[in-house]
Amino acid sequence: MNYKLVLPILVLITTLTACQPTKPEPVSENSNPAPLAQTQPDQATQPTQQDATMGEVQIKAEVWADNWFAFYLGDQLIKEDSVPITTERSFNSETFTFNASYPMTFNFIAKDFKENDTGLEYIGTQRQQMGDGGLIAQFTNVQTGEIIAVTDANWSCSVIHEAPLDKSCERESNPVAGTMPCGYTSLEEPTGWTSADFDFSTWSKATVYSAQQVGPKDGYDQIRWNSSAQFIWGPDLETDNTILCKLTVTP
Ligand SMILES: [Ca+2]
Ligand SMILES: [Ca+2]
Repeated sequence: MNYKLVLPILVLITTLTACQPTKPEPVSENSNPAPLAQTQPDQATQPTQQDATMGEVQIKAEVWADNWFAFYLGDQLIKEDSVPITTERSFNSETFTFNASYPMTFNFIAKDFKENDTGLEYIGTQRQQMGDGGLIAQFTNVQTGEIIAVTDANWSCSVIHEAPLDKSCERESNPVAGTMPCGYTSLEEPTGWTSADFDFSTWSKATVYSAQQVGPKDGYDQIRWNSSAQFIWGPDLETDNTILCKLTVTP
């Protein structure tokens, strides 16, 4: 046939074929490094998240006190009873959450209501009495539901307000604080007592009481108490009016 036509066609086909592999397909594959870029941030954020949560536990605290409490994690005030101690009948439970790392230092200051330093309440009425205290609390790991700590004899406590020093004060027609039988002992909170490094080795173990002895009132039944949680107070439920209690919590 016409060889003058066949040759240019062959050249053209050869040229086209040669051009084919130079198509930018490999380039488009290379421009796909998105998966790599995604894994890098993941690897970078994982250690950061672990650092932030390392040893940190979210804790739910449930507390019932007759009549008032404040709870400190170390030196940090976490919760103060929402009903002030100046309220004569302040019976309520409190539920709150906080984060903490082991070892944890739990501190309570708890107060029984008293009208004045006689330690009495309803003074001058038929109901004039010493009144009694009582504190129960449980601490739960929010994530696992595990009990971390409860009030029991493992706590160490110190009584800083005691009155009356003679219980017959309760029957005085005109009880005067500081005049026997209505003597009292009132101490300042020791400096730094909430700190983890405070030496409380001289404090007494908490005294444990039954629910029958304390007679818990409003708010107590709203909480599902673990059977290990016990009422604690000083050695005398009636005349110990302000107590400090500490517990070091380890995993
Ligand atoms: Ca009371
Ligand atoms: Ca009392």
